[in-house]
Amino acid sequence: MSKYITFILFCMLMSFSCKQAPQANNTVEIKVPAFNADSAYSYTEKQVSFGPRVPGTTAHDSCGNYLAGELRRFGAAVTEQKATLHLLDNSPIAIKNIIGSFQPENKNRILLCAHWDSRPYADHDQDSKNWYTPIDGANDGAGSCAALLEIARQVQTSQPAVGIDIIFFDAEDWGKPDFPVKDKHYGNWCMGSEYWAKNPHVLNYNARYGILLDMVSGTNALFFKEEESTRQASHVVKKVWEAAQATGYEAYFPNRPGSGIVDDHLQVMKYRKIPCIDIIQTNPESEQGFASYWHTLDDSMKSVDKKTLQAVGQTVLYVLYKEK
Ligand code: AHN
Ligand code: ZN
Repeated sequence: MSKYITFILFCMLMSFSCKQAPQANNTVEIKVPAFNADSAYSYTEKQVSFGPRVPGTTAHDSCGNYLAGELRRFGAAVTEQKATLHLLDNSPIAIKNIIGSFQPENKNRILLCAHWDSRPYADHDQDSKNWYTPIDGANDGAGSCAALLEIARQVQTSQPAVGIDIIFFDAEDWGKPDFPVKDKHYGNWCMGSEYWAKNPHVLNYNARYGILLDMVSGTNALFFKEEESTRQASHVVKKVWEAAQATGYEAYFPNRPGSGIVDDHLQVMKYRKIPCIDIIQTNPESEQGFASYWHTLDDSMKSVDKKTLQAVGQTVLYVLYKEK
């Protein structure tokens, strides 16, 4: 009799544990890692220390190698996509898009991107003597790549359920200068992303959606819902603005429409048909629509604020780790 009871108990225990185990597994939540803004700040400083990253310069070359090296160090499979593009005066520029892939075999992918080049002219500087001087681009370039490097470092430590591609686009900031020009020694905005979107590093590359970071490290930053992001990728806008609420950074992400910005996300949507949003710092109160230091020599380390990097970095990490 007691043997019989022991057997019944044994069966109950087995069925209990067998039912519980997979259930527990299915509901297990992957912890959202803590974004380290000190780390992101140091990656910003490092990029800026090379000097302005204008295609054709040694600073550009060295920084490109640095970014690719960091992605490799964090365990990504790295592709360096080189191309020669042309300015409107037909002069060639050598560009390099840098792609880091995590879990390349995973079909369930999210694309994160930013531009890594810096603008060849400070065309919005107060002082016209500076207009032909290339900018540090601490916020406009370096900070966004730094946030993505810190995300890469976190992804190496604990993998989310989705595969991630990080793309550093080159030659974003070659748009026509805002001062009268005689020659045509300038290009278009978003030349690197246009090239990648038309010639992806993987044949028929696809992702569920994309998030572009542009100018996400500046002082007094606000991120409004960029017009084209809302028009073409509203579900991603909703997801990201909800994540900002969940992480407590909603003050940086007002629930308010922003203007439409010509940026790399448009190329991703147009040529790859991947819904992609732009998290970009704008200022509806200012004349040019951007921060006072935008496209000036003041876009240097002194305009970088760790708190902004923290707000954006933590929000994006939350989005990635909540994905199934
Ligand atoms: C325009 O000014 C049309 N687009 C701005 C895109 C940009 C420049 N983002 C950073 N630098
Ligand atoms: Zn710019």
